[in-house]
Amino acid sequence: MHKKVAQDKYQHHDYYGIDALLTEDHLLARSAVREWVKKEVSPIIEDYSNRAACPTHLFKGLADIGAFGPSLPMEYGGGGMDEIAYGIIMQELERGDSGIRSMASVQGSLVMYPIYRYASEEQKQKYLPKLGSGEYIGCFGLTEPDHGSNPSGMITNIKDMGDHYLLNGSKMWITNSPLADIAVVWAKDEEGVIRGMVVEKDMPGFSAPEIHGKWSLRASITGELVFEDVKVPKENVFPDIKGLKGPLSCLSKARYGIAWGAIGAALDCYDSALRYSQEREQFGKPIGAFQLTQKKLAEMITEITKAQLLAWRLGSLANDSKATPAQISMAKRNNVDMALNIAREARQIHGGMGITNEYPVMRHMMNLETVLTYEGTHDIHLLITGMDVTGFNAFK
Ligand code: TGC
Ligand code: FAD
Repeated sequence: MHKKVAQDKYQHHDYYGIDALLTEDHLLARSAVREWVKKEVSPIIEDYSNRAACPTHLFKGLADIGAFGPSLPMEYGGGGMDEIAYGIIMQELERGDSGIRSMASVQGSLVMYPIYRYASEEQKQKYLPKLGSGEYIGCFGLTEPDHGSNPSGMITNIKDMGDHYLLNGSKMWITNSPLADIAVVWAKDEEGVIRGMVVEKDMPGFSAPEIHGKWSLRASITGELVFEDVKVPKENVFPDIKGLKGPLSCLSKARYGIAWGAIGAALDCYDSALRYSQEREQFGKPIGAFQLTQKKLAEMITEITKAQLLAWRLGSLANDSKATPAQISMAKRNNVDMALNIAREARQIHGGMGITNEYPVMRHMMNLETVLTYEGTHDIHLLITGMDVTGFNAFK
C-alpha cells in the first residue's frame, strides 16, 4: 500500500534546523528575494533561456531588492547587511537561475566591491550610487583568451603617457560586457605589475562584442573587451592596490556568494525531483516508492544539508573577517559540484521529461557547467586546498 503525500514546496529545505541560526533580518531578506524570484524570474526564465536572451529589465528590480552589494555599506550604494544575508540573497537568486545570480555577483562583488575597496573617494562617489541603483551596469575583466586559470600571465597592458594611460589588449568571457556602462579592468603596467582601473564604455578604442553559441548560462550575456589605444584618465586607475591580490580579493567575495548560490540551484532541482517522484507512477506505484529513487532523493537532501552547514559556517567566519581564501575555495568547489551532481540525478528522476523546459532541471544543469568553471575551475580550487594543507604550491 502506498500513499501520495501532499508536499509544501519548501518543507524539506531546512533538514537540520539551520533557520534557527538565522536572524530575523536574514529571514526577511530571504522571503523578499524568494517572492521577487517567484514573481519576476520564474515565469519568464525558460523563455529567455530558450532564446539565449538576457532579461535586462531585471537589473532595476535586482537593485530594488538590494541584490547589488548586500554587504557593502549603504553610503556607498550597498545594502549594509552582513555576509550571511548576502549569501542567502545569492541562494534565492540562483534558485531562479544561475545567470540572474551572476548579474548580481558581477555588479556587487566584482564591480562595486573593487571600486569601494580600491578607488579614490571621488571615484567611489562617481560610480557606486549609480551601480547600486542599477542605473549603471558594470563588468569585470580579468580573463584573457590565453590566460584563464593563470591570470598572472595576462598581456593586457597600460603605458604611462604623462597625463593619461594608454590601454591595449583584450579580455574574454566577460559577463555583462556588451551591456556594460563601465568595466573594471586588470592590466599590467610597464613594470609588469597588475593594476586595476575603471574603463567607460564611451572611451574611444573600447568595444565589447558579444560571444554567441553558449549552451550554458543562456539568460546571461557574455562578451569580450577589446582595447585599442584606449586613453584611460589617471584618476581612473586604483591608487592603492598593486598585484594579483587585487582581482583575487574580489574573486574571494564573489566565490563566497557562489558557494551559497549553488545551494539555490540544487534546491530547485531537488524540489522538482521530489514532487515528480510523488506524482509520476510506473509499475502501479509512484516512482518515489522505489528504493533506487529514494536513494537518489535521500542522498540529495544529505548533500544539500552538508552544503548548507558549510555555507553557514563560512558566513559566520566571513562576518568576523576570518574566512580565508582557501576556506572559500573549498566551499565554492564543494557546493557547485554538489549542485551539478544533484541536477544530474534530478534529471534522471524526471525521465524523458527531464530534458525539456517543462521543468527547470536541465537549465540548471547546463548553467552549473559554467559555474563549475568560472571564478576558478573545480580543479583550480582543489589545488588551492591542496596547497593549503600540504604547503606545496602546484602552480609554480
Ligand atoms: P599567487 O602567487 O598565489 O597569489 C598572488 C597574490 O594574491 C594573494 N591571493 C589572494 N588575495 C586575496 N584573495 C585571494 N583569494 C587570494 N589568492 C591569492 C596571494 O597571497 C599573493 O599575495 P602577495 O601579497 O604575495 O602578492 O598567484 P598565482 O599567480 O600563483 O595564482 C594562483 C591561482 C591559480 C590560485 C589564481 O591565479 C587563481 O585563483 N586562478 C583562477 C582564476 C579565476 O578564478 N578567474 C576568475 C575570473 S572572473 C570570473 O570568472 C567571473 S564569473 C562572473 C559571474 O558571472 O558570476
Ligand atoms: P583554462 O584555464 O584554459 O583551463 C582549461 C582546463 O585546464 C580546466 O579544466 C582547468 O581546470 C585545467 N587547468 C588549468 N590549469 C591547471 C593546472 N595548473 N592544473 C590542473 N588543471 C589545470 N572571467 C572574467 O574575468 N570575468 C567574467 O565576468 C567572466 N564571466 C564568465 C562567464 C562565463 C559564461 C564563462 C564560461 C566564463 C567567464 N569568465 C569570466 C572566465 C572564467 O573565469 C574562465 O573561463 C575560468 O577561469 C577558466 O579559464 P579558461 O576558460 O581559460 O580555462
